[in-house]
Amino acid sequence: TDLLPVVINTWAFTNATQSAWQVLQSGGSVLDAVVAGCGQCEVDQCDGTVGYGGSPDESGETTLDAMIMDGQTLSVGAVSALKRVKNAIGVARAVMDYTTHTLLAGESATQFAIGMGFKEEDLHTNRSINIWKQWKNNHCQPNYRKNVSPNPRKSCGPYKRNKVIQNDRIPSSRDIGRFNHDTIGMVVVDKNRKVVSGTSTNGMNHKVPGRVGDSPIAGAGSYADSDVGGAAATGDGDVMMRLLPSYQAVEFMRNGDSPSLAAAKSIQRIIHHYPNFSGALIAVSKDGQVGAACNGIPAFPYSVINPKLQKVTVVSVKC
Ligand code: SD4
Repeated sequence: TDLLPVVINTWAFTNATQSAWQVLQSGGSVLDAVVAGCGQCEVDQCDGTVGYGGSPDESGETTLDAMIMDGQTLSVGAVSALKRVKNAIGVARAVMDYTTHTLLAGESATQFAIGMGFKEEDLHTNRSINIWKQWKNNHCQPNYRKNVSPNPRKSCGPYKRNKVIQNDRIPSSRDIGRFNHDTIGMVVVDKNRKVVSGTSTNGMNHKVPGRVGDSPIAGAGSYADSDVGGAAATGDGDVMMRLLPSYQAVEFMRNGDSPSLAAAKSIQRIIHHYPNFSGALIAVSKDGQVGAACNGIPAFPYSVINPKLQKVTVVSVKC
């Protein structure tokens, strides 16, 4: 059909879409396409929320989460809280290809990556250091701890979730109306209906060190099953990993729902328990139909390309 192959990913991360598409066009595999697509965002530091130099944790360090899932074999490779290695999706692929495991975490994931030949690098940048310093200087309470008495002097200032910034910094799209934590989630289906999904993120700003989000968790951050299709998520990962929305969307499609309906029903399931949830889901069926749903933001853009569209197209869904 003219709907396959298809590349779809969260947000207007069109470079990533294009990179994955390029791989398919030059005869690369679906797995290679997802690695190239998510890897592009790691290089581009998409929105500052993927790759190095973003979302420092409370201690100021940037750590990365990523996963890849092969819908043919249902094998998964993932890394969480990966330190000092930039190409998180590449390491996730190596976990899938060279171990019998699914998820490697933290310092040990870094050691695995180095052993596999990935370069050890500093993930700090001036930007990430500034984000962290500003947060520190505002005497912010740790964002993500319960039962901490509120700081009477100041709240968390510019980086508090869903608050418009108060100071004179020029707001970026991520300050207003979005989550302070975007992620690339991607699903690719080739013309043989092979489905692969992947994610890459640096998680949430000022997270408690060691915090892992939904992105490297199969069924939460993404899910792929070549019998059905795939899905990928972005948003509040601490909530999403409790409801496995990517798995849920694939299961809804398995039961006959369109990708749009499947995504909407999965988001509904989350809202039922967490009405203030912010996040979004993309879904694609094995025959190339696509859809998305979101909550907690005005609109959610995703990027998609297939032979019918011919070029990378950003589609925005209302939340
Ligand atoms: C997380 N879900 O770590 C990721 C971040 C993210 O849009 O998506 N954001 O919670």
